[in-house]
Amino acid sequence: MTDMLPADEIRTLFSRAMSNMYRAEVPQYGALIELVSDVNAQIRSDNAGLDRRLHANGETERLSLERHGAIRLGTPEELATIRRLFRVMDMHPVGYYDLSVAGVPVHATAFRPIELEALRRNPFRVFTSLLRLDLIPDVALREEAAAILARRKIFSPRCLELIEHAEREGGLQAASAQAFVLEALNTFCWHSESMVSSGTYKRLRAAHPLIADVVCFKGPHINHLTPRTLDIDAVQDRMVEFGMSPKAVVEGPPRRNVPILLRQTSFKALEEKIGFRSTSDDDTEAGVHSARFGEVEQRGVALTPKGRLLYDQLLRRVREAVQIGADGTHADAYQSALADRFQEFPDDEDSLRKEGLAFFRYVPTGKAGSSEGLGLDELVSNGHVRAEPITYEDFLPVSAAGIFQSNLGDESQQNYAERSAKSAFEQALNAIVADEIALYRAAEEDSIAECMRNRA
Ligand code: OOG
Ligand code: NI
Repeated sequence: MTDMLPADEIRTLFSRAMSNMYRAEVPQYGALIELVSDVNAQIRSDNAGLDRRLHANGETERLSLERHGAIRLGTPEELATIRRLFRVMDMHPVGYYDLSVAGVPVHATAFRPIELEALRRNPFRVFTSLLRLDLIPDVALREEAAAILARRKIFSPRCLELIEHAEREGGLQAASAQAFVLEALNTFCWHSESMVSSGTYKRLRAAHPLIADVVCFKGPHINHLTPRTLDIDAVQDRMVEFGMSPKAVVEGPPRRNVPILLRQTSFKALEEKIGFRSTSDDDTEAGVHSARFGEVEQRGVALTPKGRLLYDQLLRRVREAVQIGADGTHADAYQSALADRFQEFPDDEDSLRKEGLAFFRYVPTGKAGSSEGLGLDELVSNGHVRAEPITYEDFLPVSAAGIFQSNLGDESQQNYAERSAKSAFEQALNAIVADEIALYRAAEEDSIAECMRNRA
């Protein structure tokens, strides 16, 4: 079919439109973007090596585009349709995240591009949670919530038509793509009018603030967008100066020479005015709700299962040793425990690679001289091949729970027993989620095969 707009371009149109919408809805997000560009520019001018690597990997363009967002859905049907919507933009479900462990009654996946080229063009992804009403013990409340959710329609008829059209034709032409972006954007916009009365809101909120956030609104408002920074500690330190209230600590691994996985921090959700349904017909009753915040991320190298196991063990020990209070007490103790514990995690690229802790992409350097018959390690040590860390493109359940909690207030510290329900999630999704480790492994193996073919 001719004249289709490439899915990568539709994704870029969509992420730009989303960013503009969010900036208009949440002005503090604009301040965050400014702070992050400031910090990134500073880091690049102070660190020529890093700047060179960003250029070499074609990441300078990607840096300014990079964002993730998050939404929370209420029903399996919504999840199944959102999968089709994201597929139009070449975004696919990767990974399964069970947040019940941390007292948040949702499970989730991330919709993201998979191919290296697509990630390079625009890595925009959306962390997508599905509410788990099965974790609410109060049966009557559970049924009430389900009945409210059953009444809402989060996709416009035109949006559904365009999704079907894209599925049938294998893509969208430019004009349809523009229309699709607008229609899709509507699904994620803010509705200041609640679908329920303040009484219902309060009861749902008492069960869990997240339930109220999902059930009481007409749609799954985007609850944050996240630019990528090259120095998250600098951003955290300067948030107050930019008028934001940061969460107590940066989630994830500590600051290191070689960043691993993902570090995240956020500014806290703002209180926003909303109107509740009043019992007397069309009237609304004024109230407030806080849902929408801003977040920053710094991404590092993807870890192998061996590296991830070590990460999880070290982090667990830190969290057992120091618990941060709801008001941020013990944040300093937490940070120093984190730095101490992670001394055990090798912090140079060579060790990470040789000990099989992280994934690398191997690239021929074009160095002259024969490399015939050499093995991979020899190719690297002779300078024929360079090993580049593969960036982690996914999320971390413990960090995600920390982000959720810092924005729900301290009332949310309940614990559900760990009840991973991956197959129920996939059934709702009407697809299986891709295994992120298999994707990193394939990227590494493909690059090795390519280097071996290129030996001269
Ligand atoms: C999602 C929180 C998870 C992240 O970056 O880990 C997340 C949410 O609050 O809905 O976005
Ligand atoms: Ni996030």
